[in-house]
Amino acid sequence: MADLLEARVPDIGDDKDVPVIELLVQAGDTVKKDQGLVTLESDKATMEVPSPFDGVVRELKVKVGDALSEGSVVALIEPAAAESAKPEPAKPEPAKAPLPAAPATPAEPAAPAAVKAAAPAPSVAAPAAAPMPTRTPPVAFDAQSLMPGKVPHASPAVRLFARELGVDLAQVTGSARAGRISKQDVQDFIKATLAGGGAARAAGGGGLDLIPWPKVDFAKFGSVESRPLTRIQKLSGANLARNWAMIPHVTQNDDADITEMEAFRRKLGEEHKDTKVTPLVFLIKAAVAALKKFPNFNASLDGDNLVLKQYFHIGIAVDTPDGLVVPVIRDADRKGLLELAKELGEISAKARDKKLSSADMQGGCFSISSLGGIGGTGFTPIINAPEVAILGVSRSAMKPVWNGEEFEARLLLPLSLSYDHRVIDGAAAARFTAYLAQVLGDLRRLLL
Ligand code: CAO
Repeated sequence: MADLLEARVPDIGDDKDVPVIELLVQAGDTVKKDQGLVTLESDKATMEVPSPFDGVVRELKVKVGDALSEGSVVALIEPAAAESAKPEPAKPEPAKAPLPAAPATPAEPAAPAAVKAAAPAPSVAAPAAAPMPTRTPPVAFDAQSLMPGKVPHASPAVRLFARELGVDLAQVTGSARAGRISKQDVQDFIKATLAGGGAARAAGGGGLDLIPWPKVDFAKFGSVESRPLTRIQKLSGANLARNWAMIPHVTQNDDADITEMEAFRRKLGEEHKDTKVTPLVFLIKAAVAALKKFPNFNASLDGDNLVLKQYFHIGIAVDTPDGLVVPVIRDADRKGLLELAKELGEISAKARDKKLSSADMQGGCFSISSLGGIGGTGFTPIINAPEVAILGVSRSAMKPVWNGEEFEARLLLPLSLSYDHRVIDGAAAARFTAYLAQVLGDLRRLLL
């Protein structure tokens, strides 16, 4: 067998720890130079890591969900005969199309290096027996491409597949994560089309047949200033529009009596002056308890299946000057109130400093959007697909509550639970919200 060569992630700009969302090949596959091996997706781009040469994939070194950076090894490839027969270059061949951010150092991490016994990846400065293929830039789509009506969200391999079959991807709705179009979606679209014209649109979930967006010359009516949307606004806008249009939302409202919880929160605050314990931390704990009791809320739709999750990762909507982001607190069931308070402070700061990575925003089971620090008495939060419910929280207020004999001043916290009616019935949503209120009203229930 010829020497195996490493295919590595080339220069992908500033992105680090970018998750693998799709494996495009498997061990044993014959690949051509530039053929995609895996797809990476950051919050601003989707890109394929290309094979740097013709050959046979002998081992994939990554799996879906792994976070990769420039230079990470993706696969071991046995080069095709012609490749391995190539004479060893006298000196390293410079990258054909260097990417702007690529440092011109001799030890180029993006270049695949030979794997030899007792010989770690050699640098270009000391080439091994294996050839040094030129690196190939990843195929990237910029953030603009995620806007609906522009470029549909699909990997280059799926685009090629659709092109070959003459399918307009704009007509196909993606069923994969974040609305991504898979090869299966294209096949389903074709099947539906063959089954009868109009069915295709229905199968795709599209076909809203909306009239065009009004085009108005605002300047005709007074002076105006036009400001571009931020990248986050464009991305979250596209997601919010899709989620609002595709998920049948219903919002269940309730109040939680948090009089005792608030007294305990204040006590905790006095005892731990270095940690800011806000009501949100209690809401995270109460949400986990409710998700455990009502597992259908800790789930995602996957075609005709409901995927029930056995982990409890809670997304928190954070308002930043550039727009809304939803970082995820992992394993919230295993963390105490103070640990959650600390982590909440850290992720909000990271969000506002624009330091969140894509990985920080993935894997959520259920989200909480708290506007309680600002005000309001209720609102309709939009579900963060593929989650099936989201809890909106408004500002607590002292209100008179009838205790059977008299009105008592109690601190009430308004809860607004939006849920996906395809998965959750109204009665279940009412029970979930009432249980949340019960737990917040008596925190001892968290121990049950
Ligand atoms: N009722 C009354 N007071 C509340 C409250 C509530 N429900 N929730 C928070 N507060 C208080 C806090 O206790 C804090 O008071 P002190 O300063 O006196 O301690 C104050 O309001 C500010 O809280 P906070 O907002 O800094 O902290 P938080 O933990 O409640 O929220 C975070 C953190 C990151 C979620 C929040 O800052 C944020 O960004 N919220 C906006 C989310 C959003 O935009 N959602 C809409 C999404 S759809 O567009």
